[in-house]
Amino acid sequence: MTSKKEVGQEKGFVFSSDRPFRLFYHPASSASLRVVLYLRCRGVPPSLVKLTSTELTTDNRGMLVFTMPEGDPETKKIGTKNLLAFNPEGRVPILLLSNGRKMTQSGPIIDYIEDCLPTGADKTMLPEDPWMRAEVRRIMWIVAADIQPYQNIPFIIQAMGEWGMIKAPPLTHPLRLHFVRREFGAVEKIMCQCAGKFSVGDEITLADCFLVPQIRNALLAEIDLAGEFPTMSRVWENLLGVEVISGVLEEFGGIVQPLAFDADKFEVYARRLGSG
Ligand SMILES: N[C@@H](CCC(=O)N[C@@H](CS)C(=O)NCC(=O)O)C(=O)O
Repeated sequence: MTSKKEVGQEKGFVFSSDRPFRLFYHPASSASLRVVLYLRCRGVPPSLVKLTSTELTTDNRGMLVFTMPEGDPETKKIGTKNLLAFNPEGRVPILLLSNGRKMTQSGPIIDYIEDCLPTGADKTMLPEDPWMRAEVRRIMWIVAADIQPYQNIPFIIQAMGEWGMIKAPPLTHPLRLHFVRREFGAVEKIMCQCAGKFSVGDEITLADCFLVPQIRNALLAEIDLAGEFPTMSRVWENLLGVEVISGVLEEFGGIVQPLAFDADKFEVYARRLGSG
């Protein structure tokens, strides 16, 4: 059986400036943005969680492919830039502990960092009230499970290319817009009950960390947030007024998701599909 100490649950065991965590992320990744928003809003010192950007390339269909950073000790260790060798899911974000353990999935990464922080002094990013905590988690789950996977450009391109789905420009593909609108509609109704200045109440919570990247993606798909989802839009404006959030968005390339795929490569691929 693994001891508690070995799994790094003991506070201070793997989480110090001497032995910081490393977060492999990319600014084009909405799941990475959730974790970075959490770190900054929660005030986790950068010396405790060091950010390492992966590299980015595109495949012949124009889909984004994240790769290990050239020259990084971890890249040298695995002997390839192929992210699959570092994380079998092939995705970012990835949290690397000083003892070599790796955690993936934005939600569990955030939970793990939170569990390792010293208790006490700082407020968490979950409300105290159990019902409101559940509201926060509900919005997080809607984003992570019911929106992000269905509007994911690689999914859309793959489905159009290999599985015969109706052809349309990826960013505004009807399947993508359907799921964004359907789930944003649900979030809008939920937020009519629980939003204050922010998604749940008047403090920034994890719900906001998950919602911000998703709204940013929706804006790239030209969803009219103010016209269709007024409560979400009001909260979004409030969030943009928070310096730490606007600062992170600037670092990540702006208020609208800057990059989702390589449109030129996709054009060539789509033309080939059409003539094939
Ligand atoms: N459920 C995962 C989603 C991670 C994810 O899909 N990451 C995307 C970028 S936002 C990725 O790495 N995609 C690469 C790929 O699908 O090959 C999480 O919450 O971390």
